[in-house]
Amino acid sequence: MDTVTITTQPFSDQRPGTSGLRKKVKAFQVPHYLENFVQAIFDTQTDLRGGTVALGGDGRFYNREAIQIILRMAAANGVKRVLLGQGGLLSTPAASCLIRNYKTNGGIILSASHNPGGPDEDFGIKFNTPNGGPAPESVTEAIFERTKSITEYAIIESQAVDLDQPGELTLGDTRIQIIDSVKDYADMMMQLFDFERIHQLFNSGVFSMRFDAMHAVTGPYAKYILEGLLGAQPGTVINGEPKVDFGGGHPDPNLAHAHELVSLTSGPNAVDFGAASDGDGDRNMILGRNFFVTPSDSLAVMAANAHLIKGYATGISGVARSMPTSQAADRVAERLGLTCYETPTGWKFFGNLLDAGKISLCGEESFGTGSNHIREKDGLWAVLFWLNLLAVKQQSVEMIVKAHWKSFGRNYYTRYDYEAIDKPAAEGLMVHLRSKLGSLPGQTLDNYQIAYADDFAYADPVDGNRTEHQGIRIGFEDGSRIVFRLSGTGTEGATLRLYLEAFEPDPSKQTQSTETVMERLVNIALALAEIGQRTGRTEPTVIT
Ligand code: VG1
Ligand code: CO
Repeated sequence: MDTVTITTQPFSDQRPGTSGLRKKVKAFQVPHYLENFVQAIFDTQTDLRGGTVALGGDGRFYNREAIQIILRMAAANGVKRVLLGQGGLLSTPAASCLIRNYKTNGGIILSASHNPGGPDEDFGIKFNTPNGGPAPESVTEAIFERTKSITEYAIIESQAVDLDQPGELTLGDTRIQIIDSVKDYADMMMQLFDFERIHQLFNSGVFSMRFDAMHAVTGPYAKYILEGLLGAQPGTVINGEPKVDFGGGHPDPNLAHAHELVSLTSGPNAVDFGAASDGDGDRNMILGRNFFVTPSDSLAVMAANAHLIKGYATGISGVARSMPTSQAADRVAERLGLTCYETPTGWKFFGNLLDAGKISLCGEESFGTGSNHIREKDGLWAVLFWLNLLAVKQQSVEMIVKAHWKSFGRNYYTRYDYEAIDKPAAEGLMVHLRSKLGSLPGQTLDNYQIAYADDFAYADPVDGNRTEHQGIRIGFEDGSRIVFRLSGTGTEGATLRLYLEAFEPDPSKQTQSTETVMERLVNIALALAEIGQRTGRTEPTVIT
């Protein structure tokens, strides 16, 4: 097999965002676009030469084509061994698990996560480091720098590889091991959770569940673990066949996009427990019977109850949450005498804290929770954590969360997304907010007194790296907060995210509707940022 060197020219837009490089499929199909980025990975991550790489994706449109290209480039770039998920499928958490289990020199994950898939939709690629986590900014910046000066890439000429047959084959001098996408991950889950007890719960005759895989990658994982190992009724997993276009929907587990699941957990015949995950399996939504658990609360409940779960029975070392995530976890950490770290948005900032043993659990408001078992957020892990908790406590989801609020107070929470707005308008809005920061503290808006206002910056406590301009925080004396930031995962125009949080310590006021509680804060935010005037939008695209 011949290695050929192809002459290319740089593309100027290959800087990875919050979670890798995400673009429209059409952009990735432009000749050399994917190849340039992959070559930049091989050029900068030099341990891959002669080393091992894990490879797989969420199965979306263009996954298989991209894998064929990457395999041929891996062979041309001297990679010794590729661990490939069968059919080219690996959920993001399963990829992280493989990188760690087999001590590979990193992994390449193909996903645009919760973004829609299909020929006119999104695709993505990211590199994970040998700890199993998304590359930190120092690495993504080095890859980006390389893409700006690239002049050639190496690829071998060969027939397409059969991705579906488990076993081993060679491509040039590279060994390709096609492995079961589910097994290592399932084994790890068995170590962390009390499968016996969850099995009993499913067999008790008084418990029912639905898991919505949203036609995305988690289907095979959830079927094997929930219906196979744990004895849940067949049919517990819905939309369990991965599809290249996710059945035409947004594989985004929230109240807006997972409506089928929401209706199964509502009304008189509702199931007791509902859960969903996203395109690449790292997000989760948790629902009780007629009850929604905000992701911020989910993290806090997990932290407060971790000692009841097998894998965390000896206690947790600390907690972290991304900046826009509600401060519910902070209250738990305080009670437990632990540190709660506040990091910029994106899982890459948790890696150092996990590696250093400073935290055991972490999470984001965007339906992401995880722990030190891997270095990515993990959708099915969160679902199993909740199942284990339900089995131990023998209480409903609603009872557990309400008891938590009573003990710690309730952090009402909501997020408004304004998607695909004009980029200059979005940037102008942020500049405008920044210009006001100095004058805001001390002001009172509709009886809310501003305690602080800043542009969030983070100094990594492990390596000292500083990350700036991570979003505008406006905090009020009563613990409420308004946060504004621009998304780093969108592929069209700009997406403005507005995050709102209100704290309520009084148990008699903890069952109001979030909408009512937030009304005044929403109006303050709209006026402060001039959202209507600047974006032309009177309503957000999605409220979660
Ligand atoms: C969004 C979320 C962020 C999450 C990221 C990747 O980023 O807000 O919390 O880590 O997606 O999630 P942004 O920059 O668009 O706000 V996933 O499930 O794409 O891997
Ligand atoms: Co995801």
